[in-house]
Amino acid sequence: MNAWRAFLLMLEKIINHVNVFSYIKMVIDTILPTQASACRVYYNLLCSESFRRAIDPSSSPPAPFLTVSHTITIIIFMETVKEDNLQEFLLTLPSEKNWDGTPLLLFNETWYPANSIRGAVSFQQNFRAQDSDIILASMPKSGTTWLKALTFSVVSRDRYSPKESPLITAPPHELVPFLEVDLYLKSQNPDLDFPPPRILSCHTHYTSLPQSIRDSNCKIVYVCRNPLDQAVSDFVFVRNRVSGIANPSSSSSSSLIDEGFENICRGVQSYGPFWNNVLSYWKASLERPDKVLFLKYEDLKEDIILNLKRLAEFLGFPFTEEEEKEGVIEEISRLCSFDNLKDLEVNKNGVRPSGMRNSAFFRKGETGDWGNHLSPSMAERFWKIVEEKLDGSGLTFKISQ
Ligand code: PPS
Repeated sequence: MNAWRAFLLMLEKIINHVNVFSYIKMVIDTILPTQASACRVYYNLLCSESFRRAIDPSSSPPAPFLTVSHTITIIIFMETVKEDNLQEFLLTLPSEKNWDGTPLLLFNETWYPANSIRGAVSFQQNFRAQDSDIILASMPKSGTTWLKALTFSVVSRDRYSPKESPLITAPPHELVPFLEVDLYLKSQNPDLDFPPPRILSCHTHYTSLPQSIRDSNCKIVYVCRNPLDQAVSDFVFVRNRVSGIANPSSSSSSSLIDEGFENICRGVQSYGPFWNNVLSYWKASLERPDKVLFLKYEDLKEDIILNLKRLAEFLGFPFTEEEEKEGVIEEISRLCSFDNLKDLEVNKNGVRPSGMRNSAFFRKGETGDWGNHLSPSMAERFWKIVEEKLDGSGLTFKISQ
């Protein structure tokens, strides 16, 4: 009997003890014994919510039975196979095309850009959170760059006045790196030895975050944006990567946007489906308001001062009365404003290590630009889909035009 078959039989035995995994047993019976498929089952098992609940003694409702030794065996197995078989495993994932035709891969119910999925998997497996960490999470194109600038400024204001802020010479994405792309895509073991609090960011859904982020006392700030503006901003960004068009006119872009529109209606977009991404954090923010702060781009636009105060309070860096009187909140809001950041030399002319121009992260910075790119019928159709998906959650969006 080869090692794979032995492992699968052992896994099958474990699964026999655990009712919630009976579906995995069925899958194993069907696909045994190809290596790639085994990896896939095994990854899905490890990353599934049920598995997490199973190994979390504090889970409610009580978890099904799974012994520590079973868990360790599975994890050791994972360590052995992950390097050898990741490539093979990735080839087994369902694939679709992004706006620009580049592949997206479905893993853990999330559409990852194929060129960054290794980083996303590595982040999920290897990152260990510290209690003092601040994780900024978002669906792409929802205000991440803005949130990075705001959070960095709030947390470091005792070190730098707005006039000498590192934001003047470094782009927000350099000061607050992406875990999936900037850090774990380059190395399985990136240098994370920053002075606390470490501010890091990701687009990964809450349900797929490394367990240590959820278990530690670190804070998560999530920013989302109405799905129409988010989709349009993503569309322009992704298309620009290929064409180099600065800001396509509404007429030229509308035909291009048609091509990818069907996909977003099915949830196929970078780190989508949109509704799964936002709902995962929305639910977490309701269940754990001390852990997850849920912000909306439109609210930040409407009242940045109020939201800066909420952010600072949540992170444990509240503004003092004296600071309020001195206008520190206004100064931070001005420093991080779209117009100010966009016009800084570093953001106008600098280039990210990936080759992407910093200016690509500052386009219009408005709400309601979707009206210039989506026809009313497209907008209505997508909006209805999103509304249905969010139905009953209490999460709503303003879609001004
Ligand atoms: S990314 O790639 O995920 O980091 O992109 P993200 O920063 O989430 O989204 C980019 C959009 O946010 C706008 N932006 C801002 N709006 C307001 N204030 C500030 N400071 C700011 N910085 C960036 C940016 O212009 C993108 O939106 P669109 O609609 O495309 O202009």
